[in-house]
Amino acid sequence: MIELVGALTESRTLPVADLATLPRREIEADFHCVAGWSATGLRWEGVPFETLYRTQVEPLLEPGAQISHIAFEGLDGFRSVVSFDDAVAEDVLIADLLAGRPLDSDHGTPARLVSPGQYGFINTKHLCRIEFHTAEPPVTDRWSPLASHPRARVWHEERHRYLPGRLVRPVYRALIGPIRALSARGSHNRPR
Ligand SMILES: Nc1nc2c(c(=O)[nH]1)N[C@H]1C(S)=C(S)[C@@H](COP(=O)(O)O)O[C@H]1N2
Ligand SMILES: [Mo]
Repeated sequence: MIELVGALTESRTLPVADLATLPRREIEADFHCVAGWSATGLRWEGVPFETLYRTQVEPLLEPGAQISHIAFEGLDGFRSVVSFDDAVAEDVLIADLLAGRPLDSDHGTPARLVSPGQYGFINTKHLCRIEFHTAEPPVTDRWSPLASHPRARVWHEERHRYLPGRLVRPVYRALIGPIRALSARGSHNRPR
C-alpha cells in the first residue's frame, strides 16, 4: 500500500497492485549515485508520476492548494523531497519492474521512485508514503554543510545545497574505489 497524504481533502491508500491498472510507460535510463557510481541502460517500467498525480491526487486536492514539493518515504524510513516540476518530468516513474521483472529487495520492492535526471538519493525505494506539500517541508540535513541539493539534477551536478558540484567532484572521484569495495561487502547500494 502507498499512502497518499498532505494538502488533500482526504488521504487515500493506493494498493501497489493498482499500478498495473493505470497507464504505464517503459524507460531506459542511466542511474547516477551522488557518491560517484553509475549503472547504465536500466529498463524500468511503471506508472509515470504525472499520470498518478493527475488521476489519483489532483481530484482530491484541497481547494486552491498549489503543490510545490512532494516527499517520498520508504518502508525503511528513507525520505526524499522533490520539487513539483521535477516530479512531473516525463521520465519520472513509480516503477515496479526492472528489466521486466518485479523489483527485488535490493532495488526497491514493491515500488520505487525513478527519476533518472536526479541523483540516486532522490529515487526512494520501497515506497510506502507520498506527501503532497504546498511549501518545502523540513528536511533533516537542512543546516548540515553537506546537506543534499534540493533539486539534485545530475546534468547540473547539483550534489549539495551549499557546495558547488565541481568543487566536490575530485573528492567523490577519489572515493569511488573505496565505496565500491565497501558496497561489494553487502550494502544494498551495491553498483550493478
Ligand atoms: N528506501 C530507500 N531508498 C533509497 C535508499 C535507501 O537507503 N532507502 N538509498 C538511495 C540511494 S543513496 C541510492 S544511490 C539509490 C540506490 O539504488 P539501488 O540500490 O537500486 O542501486 O537508492 C536510493 N533510494
Ligand atoms: Mo546514493
